[in-house]
Amino acid sequence: MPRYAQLVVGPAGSGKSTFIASMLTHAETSKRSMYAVNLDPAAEVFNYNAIADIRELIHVEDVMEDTDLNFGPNGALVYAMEYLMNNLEWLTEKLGTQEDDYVLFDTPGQIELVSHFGLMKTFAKYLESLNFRVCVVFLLDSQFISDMSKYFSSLIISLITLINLELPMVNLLTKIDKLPDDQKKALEDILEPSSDLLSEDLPCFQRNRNERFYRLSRAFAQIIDNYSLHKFLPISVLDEDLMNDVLLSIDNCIQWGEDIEVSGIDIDS
Ligand SMILES: Nc1nc2c(ncn2[C@@H]2O[C@H](COP(=O)(O)OP(=O)(O)O)[C@@H](O)[C@H]2O)c(=O)[nH]1
Ligand SMILES: [Mg+2]
Repeated sequence: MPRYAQLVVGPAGSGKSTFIASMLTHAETSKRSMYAVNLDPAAEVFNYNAIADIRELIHVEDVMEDTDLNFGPNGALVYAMEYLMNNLEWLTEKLGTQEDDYVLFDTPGQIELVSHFGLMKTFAKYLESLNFRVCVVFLLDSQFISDMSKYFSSLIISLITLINLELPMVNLLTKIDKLPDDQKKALEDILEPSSDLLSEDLPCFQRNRNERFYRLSRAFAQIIDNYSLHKFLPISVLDEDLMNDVLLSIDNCIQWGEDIEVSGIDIDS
């Protein structure tokens, strides 16, 4: 039997740790067992119990205080993550060998870890080697949709994440309880962004500016259109129904429950 993992990624403040805490509570109410692991070495507080916490292994502040290393916050973070990658047996032991486990992994918000250093890719491969089926859960704060250029940049970041990790991915637009009513009404279009939506207001889609930039922006928008990669699901941790819908989509992505159902079927009948 496989194990199941949600690798929860997204910019700092997008709601990753809160989502994990809420998912654990939701699982408990639905009588499902799920566990969480914190992989953010710079985390200050989070509202869930973690079966493993990278800060037990290494803390960015200690790295930063190390005068031999002389790192700033970002360098220290990359160092801490590399340290984890070189000491994965620590995590393997914490994860145990229980089949059918379902684990949520909280991660740091720096996109470089996915896009540039490939650390997340290495980590995902490691999970797969432990027989985990991994779904990447990409979180984006819904405040970004009030500014189309921020939204467009975020779509590109989500695309980079998808291309780099090469794993099934579910995109979530978080904190929608905070959206003003007019934006809530326009949400349908936003959740499935098209090049038409993007070209409505964005300066980079105005031809009279710079032809080369215009063509570049169009090319990106075309990718978003052609591959329908960027469907977002709305989420608010205050909304049980939305939490449930999102969990269903993620479960579907990693085929959670299928093995259980199949083994329960009586072939003769
Ligand atoms: N209103 C509201 N606030 C949220 C929601 N999810 C997260 N937040 C808030 O957003 C802030 C950042 O969340 P956090 O989980 O720390 O983000 P992280 O940096 O991605 O782990 C916190 O103040 C959370 O309370 C939500 O669904 N609704
Ligand atoms: Mg966090």
